[in-house]
Order: sequence, then structure tokens, then C-alpha cells
Amino acid sequence: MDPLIVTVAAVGAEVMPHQTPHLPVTPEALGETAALCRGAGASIIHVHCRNDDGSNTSDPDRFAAAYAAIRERSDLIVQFTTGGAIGMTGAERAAPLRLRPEMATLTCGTVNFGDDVFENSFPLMREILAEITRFGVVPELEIFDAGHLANAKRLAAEGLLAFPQHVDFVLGVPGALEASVRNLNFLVDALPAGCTWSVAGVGRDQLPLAAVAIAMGGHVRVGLEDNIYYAKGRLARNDELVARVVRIAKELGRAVASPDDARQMLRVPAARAVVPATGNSPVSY
Ligand code: KMH
Ligand code: ZN
Repeated sequence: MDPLIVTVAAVGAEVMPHQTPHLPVTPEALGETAALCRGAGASIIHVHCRNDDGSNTSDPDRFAAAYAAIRERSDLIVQFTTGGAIGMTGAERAAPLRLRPEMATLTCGTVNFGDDVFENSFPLMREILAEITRFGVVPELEIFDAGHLANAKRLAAEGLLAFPQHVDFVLGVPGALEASVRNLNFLVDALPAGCTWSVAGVGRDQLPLAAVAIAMGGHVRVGLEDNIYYAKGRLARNDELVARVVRIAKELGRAVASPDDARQMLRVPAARAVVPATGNSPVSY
């Protein structure tokens, strides 16, 4: 089996600072989280940005500051969200891509999201994917529901995406596909040949699905975006969630990938040492 890639989804868009003191809200806090999670065995950090008051932002300047803080303190693969927060426009969600992060997510379909709707129509997906492609960013396909893989295959049939890709199954969002081993198996079976995959279980399903993915040869996403508890009634830090998954992997005899191992496995070019300036046009560095 390939070494295990652990992604830390450290902040997300839905958890608010009043729910946990461990949410990395500022770029500095993201940098510190990156260093701790790298030490614990993570190789990718999935990045959303917040304003100082905890509200969501897609401001490229804030993402540039976060990117710089993370890169200053770690060699983690930097993966930006393009899911953003419910209610953001496609243009807002795609705006940070001009910084050319190493990776970015692409959610592959509309889905109920609690009482909200997370909108990802085909025109919106095409708009975001065009920006991912324009800036040379490696995508991670986010699959929340059973039809999302079919949508990704349709984007591929349109020539906008070429398989194999790296895919993340986000299971257990209220309103989307439930987190179960049966659902995970069904999704893995439906993947085009050569794809790599990880699983992000929401809430209490994070840990059992992580253990299953480790045994199956998949990869794992953990972090406060999807789950704020270490155990019932005990809030987690991001690095503790990473460390626990790494311990389980080691007990199961699965090696853990370094960021450079993960770059090789996911076809991500070597880490960019310099954080590009913001601006509308692609920058070379
Ligand atoms: N915040 C959610 C609405 C992603 O990062 O790509 C979407 C999300 C997906 O978090
Ligand atoms: Zn996210």
C-alpha cells in the first residue's frame, strides 16, 4: 500500500470560535497549526480563511497572508478551498486561486447542507474549474453525495478534467450521503481507474471512517472543519486529531507520507518557496 496521506482541514467555514478555543482563525494561528500538524504527521493543509472576528472571507490578501504563514512554518501541501462558505458567489470562491496554491478543492455538485443548500451547478463548477486550470492548480474533487462522481465524469467528458484525479469523499453532512462503510465502498468502486482517494467523516464518524480508509489503502482527512471533538465532551486540537490517525496507521503497519511523498503521489509540483503577490493575472515565480 502507498503511504498514508493525512490532510488537516483545520478551520472550515461552519465552526465558529465560540464553539471551540482551538479554531485557527488568523493567518498566524494557521501557521502555528500547520507546524504542529506537520510535526504530528500531516502532509496537506486544507485552508479556509476567516476575518479576526471569525466571519468567513475569500479576500485573496487574507489567503496570501495565510499561505505565507503556513509556508514559513511548514512544508505542507497548501490546498485552498473553493467551496468557501454558503452564500459566496462563484467569483468569490475562485478569487484566492490567483495565488496559485498547490491544490484546491472542487465540489462536484449541489447538495443540501443542514438547512442550507450548497450550490454547485454545472455552470458554477465549470467557472471554478476554469480558474483552477488557468492557474495550474491541482484539484481535489470533493464528493458529498452519490451523484457527484457522475458529475465529475461529465466534466471529464466535456474535456474540462482528465482522470485519474485525487478525490475526497466527505460523508455525513446532514442532507448528503451518510457516513457508512457501505457508502464508502460503493463510492470507491465507482472511481475511474488510477484515482487516489481520501475520506472525511463528519462529526463522530470521522474516526471510524479514517480507520477504515487506512485499512483499505485510501487516505484520510481530519480536523476541526469536520469534527471539533476528540472524544465525547472533550474538544480536540487539530494536531491531536492528526496524531491519533498516524498512531492508528502505524499500529496497522501503514507508513505515513511526508509532504514530498504526497506531492509525488498526487502529481503536485515541488513546493513553491515564494508566496506570490496578489493580483488578477497569473504570476510566475
Ligand atoms: N463550507 C462548505 C460549504 C470545500 O472546502 O471545498 C464547503 C466546503 C467545501 O468546505
Ligand atoms: Zn473546506
